[in-house]
Amino acid sequence: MEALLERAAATGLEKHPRKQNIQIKYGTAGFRTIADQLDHVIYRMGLLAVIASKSRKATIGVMITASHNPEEDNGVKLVDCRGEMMPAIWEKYATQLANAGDDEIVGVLRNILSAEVKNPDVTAKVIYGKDTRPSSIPLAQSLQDGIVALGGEYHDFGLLSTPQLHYLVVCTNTNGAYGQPTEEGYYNKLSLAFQALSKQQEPTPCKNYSRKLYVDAANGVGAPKLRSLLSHLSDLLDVQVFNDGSEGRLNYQCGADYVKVQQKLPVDMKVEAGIRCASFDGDADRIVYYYIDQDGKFNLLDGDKIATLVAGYLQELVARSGINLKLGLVQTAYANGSSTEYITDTLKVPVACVPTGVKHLHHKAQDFDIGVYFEANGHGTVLFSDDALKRIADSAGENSSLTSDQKQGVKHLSTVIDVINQTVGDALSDMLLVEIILRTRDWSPSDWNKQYIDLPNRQLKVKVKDRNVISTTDAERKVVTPDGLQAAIDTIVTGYKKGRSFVRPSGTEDVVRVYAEADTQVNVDKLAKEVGNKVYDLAGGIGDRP
Ligand code: 16G
Ligand code: MG
Repeated sequence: MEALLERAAATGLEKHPRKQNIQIKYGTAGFRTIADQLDHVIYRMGLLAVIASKSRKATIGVMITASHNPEEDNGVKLVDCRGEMMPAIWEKYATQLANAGDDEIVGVLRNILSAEVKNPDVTAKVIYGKDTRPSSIPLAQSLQDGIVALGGEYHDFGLLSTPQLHYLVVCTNTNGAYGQPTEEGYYNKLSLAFQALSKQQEPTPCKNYSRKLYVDAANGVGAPKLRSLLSHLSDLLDVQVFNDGSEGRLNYQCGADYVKVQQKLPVDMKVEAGIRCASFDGDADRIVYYYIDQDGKFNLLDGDKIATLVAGYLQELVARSGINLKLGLVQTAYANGSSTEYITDTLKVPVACVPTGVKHLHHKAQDFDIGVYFEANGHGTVLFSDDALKRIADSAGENSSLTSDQKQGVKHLSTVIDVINQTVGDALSDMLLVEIILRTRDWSPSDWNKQYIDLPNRQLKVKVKDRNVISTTDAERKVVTPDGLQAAIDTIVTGYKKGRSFVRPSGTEDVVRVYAEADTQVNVDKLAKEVGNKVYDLAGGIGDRP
């Protein structure tokens, strides 16, 4: 191993040196910054992935993408052997390794090896994919150089959506039990389940649901991957792809993030009233829906609306199947207050609130037999516990003594599992899930939208000297420091009907985020501004006031 460590350091120095002394941190979404600064970082993540693989004695995944960031950015994220994000200690290792001097690499690697790896002779296996950014091509080569330098084996899957990579990691490490470990296997699994559900649920001709769907692919990897998926779906969906990368720039005035934050249509999408539309983000792990109503008004159907649609549907299937399964929904503080009220009071599904970031939601969802989790921004999926899967499979078995209606319920439930990419939120898989539910319910987008009415809400960013002066508790809903800020927010909020507001330091940008909701748009704009100014005053604001 020592010889390999020396070789890794020598290759790094020669081919992927750390050119500038810039500190970089592995955050909730991995490393993400201007692509020009990432060459040595990604080389070193190749090294780290080899060590992680030796530690787990399993295949590790690496994804090169910066998701919804501008095209000039890029990033890298490690996927642990069960398809999840790496635990916090590995985020620390990643940060140490990325920021080490070229001559310090051997020491850092040696420390990680001795802390994490029992048998360094285990063969390391790393699989990786990349998004459509031009910079992803040389960066994938740097990654490969890192894997090879430390003696690891690799498989380059080329262009992938982030959720496809997560899927491939899980399939590889379960010897195909989760699905075939190929891109084709991914399409087959999802599309066969979707087709089976469509057949099983053969509704009387739909009056309100239409097969017609417009998708804005953010000029990213979602476009070619969506087209591949559609080629497996015969004519069950009639999809028109916009922002497919043939002309526009990645994520520029399009994509899920733009549509959610701006609450308006993406550029270059001509939409007639009532047509169901969806936007992916740049690596296709997020999706939001929307439509223009008869009055020309833009209506957003975000992650909260998707979560409630999915939870309501699964809850019905569970009830119908007669299996005693505990279903729960996980949200963050960003979930619209109306959605939480609707889930609790109307759907009567228990709701948990956790801090922002996929790993927190994913983790909490594992507390339920069926855990639905979604961030308002459109990232989410459904997790079925091993026990739930077993009980559903047992009920679906030949010998069960169920009524024919229960049998139908069980059949739908066991099929819907395969439409869902349980490894991580997935725009393609979530799209199929939403479509099958809308079709079953025979709902137009406005039928879906009117299940509950969102409270008007507003998000602001405040620049401060050091955003870490803000610390929070209670799933980010309350501020602990600086002193007096929470009391001030409480006082401000009491002045607004249905008012709610919280602030938190961003995990991905050097800003403090302010969220507010209230009874009217005018009021919520005022509320957000008042809270933003309090942050500015009490947390060391710089530059323009909010
Ligand atoms: C990251 C998170 C996402 C979260 C966002 C919040 C992952 C894979 N992604 O993109 O879940 O919503 O950060 O960003 O965890 P913020 O901290 O800047 O508000
Ligand atoms: Mg993304």
